[in-house]
Amino acid sequence: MATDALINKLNSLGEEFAEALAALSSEQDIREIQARFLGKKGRVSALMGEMGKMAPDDRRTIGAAFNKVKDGIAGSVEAKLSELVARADAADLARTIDVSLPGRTRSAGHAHLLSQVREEAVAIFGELGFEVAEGPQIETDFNNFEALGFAKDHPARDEQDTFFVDEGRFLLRTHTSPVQVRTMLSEKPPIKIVAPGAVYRRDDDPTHSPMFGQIEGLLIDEQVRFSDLKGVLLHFVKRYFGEELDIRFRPSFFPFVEPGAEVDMQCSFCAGGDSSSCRVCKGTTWVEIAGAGMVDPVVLENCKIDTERYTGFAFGMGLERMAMLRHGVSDIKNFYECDMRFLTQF
Ligand code: FA5
Repeated sequence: MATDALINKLNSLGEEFAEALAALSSEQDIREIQARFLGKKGRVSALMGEMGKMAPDDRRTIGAAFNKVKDGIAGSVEAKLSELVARADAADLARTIDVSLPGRTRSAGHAHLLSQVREEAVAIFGELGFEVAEGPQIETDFNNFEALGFAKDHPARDEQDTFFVDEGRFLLRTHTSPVQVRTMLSEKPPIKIVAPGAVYRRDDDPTHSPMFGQIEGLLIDEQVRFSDLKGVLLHFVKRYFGEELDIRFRPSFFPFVEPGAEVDMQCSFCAGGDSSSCRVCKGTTWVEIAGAGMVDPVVLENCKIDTERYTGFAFGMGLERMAMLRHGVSDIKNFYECDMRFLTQF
């Protein structure tokens, strides 16, 4: 090819490139066409092969022409890319939304207050070596009543108080105490468990719900005494409700413990102050937190445990009651209504 013809060809490639470039608007397309012209196997590079065939005197002129076209292409690519960036920036600035507004965050959820209470109670008893045991919510009469010494005509067995299932063959457990029976029937002493879970009764008022949570405690070993029960419950109250609070035991009757007691703690809302108008303890300065006692030897025998060798204590606490006492909640329904204004406070 003659020198002039080669230079013309080069120039027209340059023009062709400029025309094609003008029509493009994405960086990817621009880089692609750049490679098609300037790449190793590109159209401009292909013409370079012709240069070797030229007379040495002409090569300098042609080389300069090559460089001019190459520089022209590279320069117009850079200019075009800067123009694209500038156009994108201008479009961003022209948007009517306020890009400086903070984003919408999704607030992280957390466990329900009653789950927190259950987990914290399990953790505190865990510090004392109690392990978690579980039982079903649908129970047999034997585990819920019979083995625990409830007489056949005990009022708790009345249809007015208990939800029976399957024509009376089963019932919704009325307390977590059947887990005591299940554990004593399946394990040998020493036994040291807590059993949290849902229980059911025909109750319904601001402090009583038809479904609620309890946590049961059971310790069976050699030489277990009432003072051990006192120590465990006092430790729990101090850890969960407050170091300064004391507890007291009032004699009470549960068919499966002897002696049996209701356990009260000092009211955490008016402790050390004026209790006369306290709506939590109603001016008494004490609030009931649990039923408890020494496991009746009859129950141990029902569960095939040697009463000559072993004694034990048990207790049962209401989880809602604990949450209400700690946070001053006056209506138990708040726990179940899923009102975020209430739930997010804890
Ligand atoms: C019992 O249920 C016994 N099983 C506790 C026990 C265990 C005694 C081991 C001795 C040895 P009681 O019926 O008092 O006892 O219930 C225990 C706690 O459950 C109560 O103190 C109260 O906090 C809670 N509770 C009872 N009924 C309801 C209800 N309907 N709604 C919410 N909490 C309740």
